Amino acid sequence: TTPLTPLTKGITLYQHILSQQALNPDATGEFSGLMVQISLAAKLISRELAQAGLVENVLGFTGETNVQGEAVRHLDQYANETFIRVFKNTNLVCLLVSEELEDPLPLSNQCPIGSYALVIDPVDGSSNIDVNVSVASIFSVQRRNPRATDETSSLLQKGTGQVAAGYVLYGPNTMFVYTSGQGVHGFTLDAGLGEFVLSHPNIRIPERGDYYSINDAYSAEWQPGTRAFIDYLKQAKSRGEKAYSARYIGSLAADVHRTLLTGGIFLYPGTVAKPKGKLRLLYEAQPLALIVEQAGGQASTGTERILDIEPKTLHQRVPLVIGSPYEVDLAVAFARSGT
Ligand code: AHM
Ligand code: MG
Repeated sequence: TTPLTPLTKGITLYQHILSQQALNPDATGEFSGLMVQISLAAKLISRELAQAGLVENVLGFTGETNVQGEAVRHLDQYANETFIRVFKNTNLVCLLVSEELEDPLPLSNQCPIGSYALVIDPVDGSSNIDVNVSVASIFSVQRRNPRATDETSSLLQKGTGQVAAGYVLYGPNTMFVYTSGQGVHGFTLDAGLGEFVLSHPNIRIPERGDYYSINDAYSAEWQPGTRAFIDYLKQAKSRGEKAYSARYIGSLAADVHRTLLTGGIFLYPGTVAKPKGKLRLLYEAQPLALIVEQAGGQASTGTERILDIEPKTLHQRVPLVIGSPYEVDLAVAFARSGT
């Protein structure tokens, strides 16, 4: 019989994490506990989503507005509270940064130097909830910077410093995709078992893909480099290359997940009026950039590697160009030349 390895399909997320922990003699088990609690939040949110439309107060708005100035949906609130609840009194996470919270939220009484911070977008793509289209939770785990002088600046770190990152995609299946710097692994929720089971070990993004993904409704506001790049992709067939097809779900993690598995590119560029675009650096661009780079892809603003950006504020926005090396290189070349 073949001995079990950490990458054996069919093992549970917990078993996978424990086997990774066993490879590290310095591991205290805290990180493993943290990942298990994230997966618990994911299962709770997945279960809540499965009830949408059947019970009150899952779909629709709460009537409140979040720090982004956006109307809060019931599920945004439920997911945010769920992450807080699963970490309360565990001392696994010192501070929580969330799209739904203006300031970092302390989750432990003690926050020793180097303790963990969790950075989340509890429900990404929430405009898709009410129409039963995929949404996701995105997360990033970092160690608080011991040299920082206050709470907020201890969380403003380059994406290269992330300890782990991932997302939970609530689609036809619920999937947990994560990296802790040793490749990217995808787990599918076995609802009967209540466990995430390794279904996609060692995901590698194709070198080049067949799809591009961008919100075309903003094309009149694109910068010249973006327009020239998309036009170039549209003309692939006339150059004798395979034609591209377009896909845009409007849930970032779902669009990036497709791009990860099938290759190609996702762009949320800056526009002339909004040069920084819409997506947030800390809990959208950084974690997805780490995932895609770990899978062999690239993530850029168009001119700069996402993981090299020094954040200035918790909720800052950033243009995002992410996907297969071939298409991202091309997009960057067009962005740089500005034509
Ligand atoms: P959200 O976090 O409020 O849901 O907003 C982020 C979402 C992303 O998931 C998605 O890529 C983007 O907004 C879509 O925006 P647009 O409708 O402008 O294309
Ligand atoms: Mg979001």
